[in-house]
Amino acid sequence: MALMIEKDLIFMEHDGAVDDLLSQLLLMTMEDKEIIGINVTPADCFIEPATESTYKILQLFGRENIAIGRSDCYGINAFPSEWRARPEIINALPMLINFPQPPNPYDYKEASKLLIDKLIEADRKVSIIMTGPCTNLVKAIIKEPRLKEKIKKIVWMAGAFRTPGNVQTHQHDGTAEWNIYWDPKSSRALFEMNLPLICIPLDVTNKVPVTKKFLSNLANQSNRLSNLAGQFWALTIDTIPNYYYTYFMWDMLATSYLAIPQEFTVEKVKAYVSERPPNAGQTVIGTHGYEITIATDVNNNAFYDYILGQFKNTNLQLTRTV
Ligand code: AGV
Ligand code: CA
Repeated sequence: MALMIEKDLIFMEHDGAVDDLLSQLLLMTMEDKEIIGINVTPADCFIEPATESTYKILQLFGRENIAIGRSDCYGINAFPSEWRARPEIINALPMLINFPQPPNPYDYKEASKLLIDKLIEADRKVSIIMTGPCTNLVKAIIKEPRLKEKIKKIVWMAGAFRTPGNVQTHQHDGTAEWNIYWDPKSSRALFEMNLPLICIPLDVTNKVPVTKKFLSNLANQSNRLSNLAGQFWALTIDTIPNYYYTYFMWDMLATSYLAIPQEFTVEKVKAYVSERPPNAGQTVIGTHGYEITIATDVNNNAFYDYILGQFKNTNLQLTRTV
């Protein structure tokens, strides 16, 4: 019998923003990865439309068998509502609107339970890609400490180590990144858990903006998946409250790390998360911190080429009967 190459097992934790959904699309194009579950947290989204988008993306690939988990967590610091409503538009896009009715999200497993069940039943270690807050993961590990032995690595779009943060609000000095700031307490706990954690922070995502040039190259590819991805990105152009174009490849860069780690420069540091104002959610490098790995640089061209190539070379079924 021919030797079967074992696929990498991946569990995704996302929070329903446009680039989370783009990251799910990208992950689904990776042929050597097997997605064993996807949790959705109502952080940068509202849960009902975001679980619907997540399911529609599975339908697009005929992969409705992948389990979705519903997080019932609420962050200490909520995202602005204007950002959270985007999946409503995504669900109405021509390529997605006519799919069969998705399941009721309240019939999905609660997120920390899905994570525990999927990791415990896995026959080998699992990589976790996290493109939203870490609340479900921390909750799951506290409930079931055996999870630690099943985690190969955690790749997390999170933090701002040697660069300003992206939270601009009252009672805050601007040092925090949103995925950490949503739940600084859980983020702090995760840093302290001594897990193989790799943060893809603003320090490196700042180097990969979503440019008009990139969107133009994507549009020129003309295949269905590239067109759909381009429509997703078009929804980010008016990002409130900055009516100029400031969208980055935050979650896309973190997700790409699963496939092209060789294109990243990483560094081991000791760091901790601040829990209190004025810098709640700041990721601070210091000797009394905990050892984690952070990405500090990426080969930009290799990254943009990688995602263009994945979207270009993945064929979706031409039509789906509804
Ligand atoms: O801080 C980056 C995280 C990423 O996981 N999110 C967006 C990505 O999904 C929060 C965020 C920061 N600025 C934003 C964000 C903006 N202008 N619009 C929506 N979300
Ligand atoms: Ca996100």
